Amino acid sequence: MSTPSDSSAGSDSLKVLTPAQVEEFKEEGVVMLRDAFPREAADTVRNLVWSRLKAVKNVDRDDRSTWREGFVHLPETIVSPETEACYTPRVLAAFDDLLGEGRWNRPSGLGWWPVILPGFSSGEWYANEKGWHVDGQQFHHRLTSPDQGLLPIFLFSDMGPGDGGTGYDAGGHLMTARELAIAEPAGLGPSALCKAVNRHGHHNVKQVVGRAGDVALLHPFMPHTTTANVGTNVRFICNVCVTLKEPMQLEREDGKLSPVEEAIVRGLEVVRKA
Ligand SMILES: O=C(O)CCC(=O)C(=O)O
Repeated sequence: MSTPSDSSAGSDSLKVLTPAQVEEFKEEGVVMLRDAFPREAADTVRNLVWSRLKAVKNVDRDDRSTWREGFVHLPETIVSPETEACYTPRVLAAFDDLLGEGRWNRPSGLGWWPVILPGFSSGEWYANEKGWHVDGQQFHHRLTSPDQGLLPIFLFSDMGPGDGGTGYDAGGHLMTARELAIAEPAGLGPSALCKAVNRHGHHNVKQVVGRAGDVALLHPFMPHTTTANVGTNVRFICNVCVTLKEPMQLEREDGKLSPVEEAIVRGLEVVRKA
């Protein structure tokens, strides 16, 4: 099997991420792509989401009496020139860096929209204990499933610490890899996978912090959850599913594993050494 040091889909061919960022992604399961798309594009899309929130959920930006609960979910994908403009060459190049050029399908549109309004949580920031999950309600999970190759979270509002940024368990993707390896070849349904992962608890909880126009790039195996918004801004994100053209491979003849695949191999190596 290729070793992490010789197997990269190419630290020599990285387009936007640095080798240190790729290493951070493999180890922590998350890397931030700053200034991934223009802030003006984020403003425009945020306005679109507000208009859909009013139409679909009767939540009005200008009328706080319509803000009835902190978490408002808009389960729709918006496909429009405004959302397409967020898939900048920089974003697509980062997908290439983490998945390998030509190995993934370009998503269409942006959605869904978990919006977190301020004023409903106070005191200390916390991650919602009941919300921990690995994405992928729509498919049966196997170690090399192509159904989700990457979990990019697009930021449409500025979020500092405590402002409702997605909570994740840094390094937790390695443990998900181990659970999926144990479950081979049958694999696990979405709820069984979440149960298996949550059994371990969440030991290194961090939150996505950044500015509108940033994209947090999460390993598809990353356990994550909603968090309290104890700040004053409305928190807007959307998470996207990037699917793969072929199942992942944990060994490749040319040795060119993608960083997503390398991280999985790393998770399995930890078990072998343990
Ligand atoms: O709202 C968030 O920060 C997380 C959303 C999430 O986990 C999801 O939609 O899968």
